[in-house]
Amino acid sequence: MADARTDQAADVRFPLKGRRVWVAGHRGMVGAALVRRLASEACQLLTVDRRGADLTRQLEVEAWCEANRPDVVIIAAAKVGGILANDTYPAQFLYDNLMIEANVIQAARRVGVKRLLFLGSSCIYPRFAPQPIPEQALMTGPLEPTNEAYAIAKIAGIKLAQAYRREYGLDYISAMPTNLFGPGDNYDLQSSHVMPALIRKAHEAKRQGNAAITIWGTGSPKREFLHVDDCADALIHILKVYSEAEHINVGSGEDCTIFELTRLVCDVVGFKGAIVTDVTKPDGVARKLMSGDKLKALGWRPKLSLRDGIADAYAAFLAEHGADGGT
Ligand code: GFB
Repeated sequence: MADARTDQAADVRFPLKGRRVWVAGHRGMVGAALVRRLASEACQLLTVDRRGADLTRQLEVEAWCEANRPDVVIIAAAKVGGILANDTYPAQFLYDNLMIEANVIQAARRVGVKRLLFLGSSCIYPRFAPQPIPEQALMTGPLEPTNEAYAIAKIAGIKLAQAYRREYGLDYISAMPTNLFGPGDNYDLQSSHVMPALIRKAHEAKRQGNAAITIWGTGSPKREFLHVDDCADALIHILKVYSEAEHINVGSGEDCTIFELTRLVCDVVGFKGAIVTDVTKPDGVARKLMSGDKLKALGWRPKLSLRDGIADAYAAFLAEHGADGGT
């Protein structure tokens, strides 16, 4: 979606016009949203799929960068998943994410990329961080155990960007999005995040006439959600105006309990049955609402309300999977 407003709201210090912009991870939910958003910028978009360059393989990434010479790089490539996937596959989450970020950042430096945006996640913050969480809370306490491996990899990415900035004088920055959802999400109930899981569960229960849906944990943890198109818009805004060593939070500024979220999703989907909790599944961190003060000061605000965002995600789910939900 085009956003003339962002260009007017703040001075564009880093115009994208005419630049060769590589979105690493363009097939993922965030990467695909960035590709949609960049269509309204006069830049040249570069993408590569896994056959063209496996980002966990250093030589393949270096060869691709040498052949394609990007000016700007956005690292949206990552191994991601919900609470159970994170908790079950810590080696994969740590190794894959470390390799991807190290390979892309080093290859970018080798071919002279001066501007790079690394994407992390709100799980980088300590489990008992003050709420809303300011950027300065990084590394002030122990991490949430269910996603420690992923968080450590993402913290390493922030530190890499800062180190390359300091040692090589490169304008590498990092942004930390909150829990995202929207078109292109993963709806596999074992590995997905909560939002796509709830959309699928409510849809299937409605279709099958079930009396209830089951959610994981107690339903009391609070989470902040942002539609991926709003996230992509914020990231392009950041890329145009932000240049500091410290990472920047990207969120909606509001959170709700998982129970409240479930009610809202059921309402949007049209499922009127009961909500049952499965407390054998983990809750994860009790709350992780990020402070959005820094992003607000750059003149950016989200456009979609949570309800409108869920309605858009549900429409995308139906379009991607059919009314039978692919089941
Ligand atoms: O979205 P989610 O998997 O990840 O879970 P996290 C959020 C909350 O929703 C947890 C609850 O309290 C879950 O127990 N929940 C309820 C469910 N029902 C379900 C369900 O059917 N599926 C899922 N997945 N959750 C991840 C991290 O944490 O968030 C990652 O593990 C990353 O590292 C990502 O930061 C954004 O918010 O707990």
